[in-house]
Amino acid sequence: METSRFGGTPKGGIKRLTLSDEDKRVRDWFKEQCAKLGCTVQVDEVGNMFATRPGKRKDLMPIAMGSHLDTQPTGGKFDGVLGVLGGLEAMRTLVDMGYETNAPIMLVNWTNEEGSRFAPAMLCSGVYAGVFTTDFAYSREDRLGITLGDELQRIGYKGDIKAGEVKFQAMFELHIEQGPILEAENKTIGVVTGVQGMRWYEVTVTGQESHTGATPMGLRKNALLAAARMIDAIHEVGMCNLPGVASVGLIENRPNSRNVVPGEVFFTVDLRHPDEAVLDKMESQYRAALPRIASDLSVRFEEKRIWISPAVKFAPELISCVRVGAEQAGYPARDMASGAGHDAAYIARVAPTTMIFVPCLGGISHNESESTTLEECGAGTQVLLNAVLAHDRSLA
Ligand code: HGY
Ligand code: MN
Ligand code: MN
Repeated sequence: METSRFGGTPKGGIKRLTLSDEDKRVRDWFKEQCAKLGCTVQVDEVGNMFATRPGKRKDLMPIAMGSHLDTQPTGGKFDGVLGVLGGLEAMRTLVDMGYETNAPIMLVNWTNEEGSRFAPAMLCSGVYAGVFTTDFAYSREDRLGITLGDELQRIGYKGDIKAGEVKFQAMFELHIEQGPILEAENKTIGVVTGVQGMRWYEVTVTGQESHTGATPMGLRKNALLAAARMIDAIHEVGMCNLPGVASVGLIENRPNSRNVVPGEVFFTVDLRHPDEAVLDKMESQYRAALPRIASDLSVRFEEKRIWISPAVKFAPELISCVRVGAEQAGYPARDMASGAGHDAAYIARVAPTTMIFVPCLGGISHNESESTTLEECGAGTQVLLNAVLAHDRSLA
C-alpha cells in the first residue's frame, strides 16, 4: 500500500513501467529499506538489485527471495510487488527476532519482468540466467524508440557488476496466482511446481490506405479487416488446444483515421501451453491461418517470433520446503503450475528455484482492480519465511 504511491493511478492500480521515473523512485525506496536492515545492496549491469543479509557461515552462498517491482500500464498493487515486499517483511522479521541464519539471505528485484514497455518479458532475469546477452537487453526499444540501456543510465541503475556474477544457491518467489484456482478451491497457498511454455510473436499486416467513401468494398486492401480475422483465428487456436491460451494484446492501426481504409496494422501474439509439443502445434496452426486470410483479402504480412520461454519444472527439494512451510503455518495448500510467466522461470535454469502463490480476488490480475487480503499477503509471507528457514536448516 505504501509503495503504491510510486505510480499509483486514480483507479487504485499502479502504472510503474520498467525504468520509468516511478520505477526509479520505488527502487530508491527499496534500496533505503534494505540498507536500514543492515543489508548490502548490489546493482548489476541490467539494473537487477540484490540486497544481502549476512549469515553465520561465509562459506555458504545466499538463499534468495525475489520478484519484480515493475508493473503493467494498468497494473495492480500486488503482481511482483508482493514477492519483493513479502521478502522485505521476512528480512525485517529475521532482524527483529535477531535470528541468525546459516546462509546469508538475499532479496532480489529483477528488472523488466513484465515485458510490457520493453519486450520480451523476464528480460533481465533472462540476462542473469544467460538466456539473453546484456547488449540485446540494452538494445530493446519501447514503442517510442527509447532503449532499455539509455533508460537504465538515465535513472542511475546501470550497475557495474556483470549480470550473473552475484551468486545465490536457491531462489523462492512469492507471487499472487493471477488466476482463479486457489480462490475457487478455498486454498490459501499454491505450491507451484513449474511454469507453462510461452511464445511471443509480432505481426505487421500491409494493405493499402484508401478513401472509405470512394473505394468500393471489393477493391479494398483492408489491413484492419485482415488483422481482425487473424485475431479471431488466433483465438480459435487457443480454444482448440485447451488448457492452452492464445491472445492478442497490443494492436496499432495506421493511419487510424475515421475515413481512411487502414493500410497497416501491427499486433502482438501470445501463445502458452504446459506441453512444448502442443505449443509447437499451436504455433503451426497460427502460422497456417495468416497466409490464407492475407490472400483472401489481398494484403501482405510479415510475422516473426520474438520470444520463446520453454515450460519449466521447479526444484523438488525447494517445493518440499514450501509444502513444509505451509503445513507449519497451518494453511490449506495445493500443487499447481503457473499460467503466468515469472522471473523464477529463467532463474530455475541457473539455481534451484520454486514459487509460492496466494489467491487474488476473482483471479483478476494485470488489472487496476487487482486485490488480495492482508491475511493472504501475511500467509504467503509466512510460508516464504518458513520455506527459506527450512532450506537454511537443511544446510546446517
Ligand atoms: O506475461 C506474463 O506472464 C508475466 O506477467 N510477465
Ligand atoms: Mn509478475
Ligand atoms: Mn505481470
